[in-house]
Amino acid sequence: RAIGYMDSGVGGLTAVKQALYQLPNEQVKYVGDTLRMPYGPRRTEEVAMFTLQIGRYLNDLDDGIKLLVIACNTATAAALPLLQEHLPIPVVGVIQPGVDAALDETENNEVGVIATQGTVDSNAYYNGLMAANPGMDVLQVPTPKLVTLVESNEQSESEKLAIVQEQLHDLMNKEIDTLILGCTHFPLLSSEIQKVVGEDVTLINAGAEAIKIVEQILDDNDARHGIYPMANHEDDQYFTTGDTDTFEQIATSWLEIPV
Ligand code: DGN
Repeated sequence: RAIGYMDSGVGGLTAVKQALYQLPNEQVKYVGDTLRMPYGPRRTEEVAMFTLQIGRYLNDLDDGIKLLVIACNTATAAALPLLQEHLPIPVVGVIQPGVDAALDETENNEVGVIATQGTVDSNAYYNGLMAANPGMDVLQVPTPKLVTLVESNEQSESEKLAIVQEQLHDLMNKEIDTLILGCTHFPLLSSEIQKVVGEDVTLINAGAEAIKIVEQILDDNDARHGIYPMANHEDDQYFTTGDTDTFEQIATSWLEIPV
């Protein structure tokens, strides 16, 4: 069976990209809920309901999935325990892997988090970091415009940079040495984000970090596909509730395989 991924749009493809590299023999089934995007400003209960609905959809599709990655921070914050309770398969979120990676990376214990309003309001990153190290300085900044920027796929490079600069304004002239990209859409803008915050700041890609946990769970459950037969990624399935052409364009260019 395949590994399932869900996001409010194309953001979860940042986790898929890492999985194609790290777990190349695992088939992919993906749902991007672009029609109901953005999740960030929605009520927690609503995001939780959408997430459960998509998790059930993937679990009930054909022969189902063997594991679900909630490849969306907003949905992870709203619904991880709910899905773990209601689905018969392991469910992995992206927040704890992002927290763990940031804890490993920071040297000065000053960490920034950029995310949707929903994720910032949940304080999931803040609480996770503080639980491990109460002396930490955590600066959370909501940067919702970056989600629509990624999904629109239209802006020129200079327009992108201007929007990133504006959204990251509150992080400027701070001492952070590590910045958690606490929304799975943001690694698609990592070169612009890196330009704005400077080369000295390490960016954490929470979606990609989650694949370490996926690998561990597959190994623990002896559920990993062997090398032969090789997975044929043309059999992977990608679904979107929104415009298929835009999804296909972004996915093909980001994953560098036909989608
Ligand atoms: N990609 C999502 C996340 O990681 O939070 C959400 C983007 C959105 O729907 N606003």
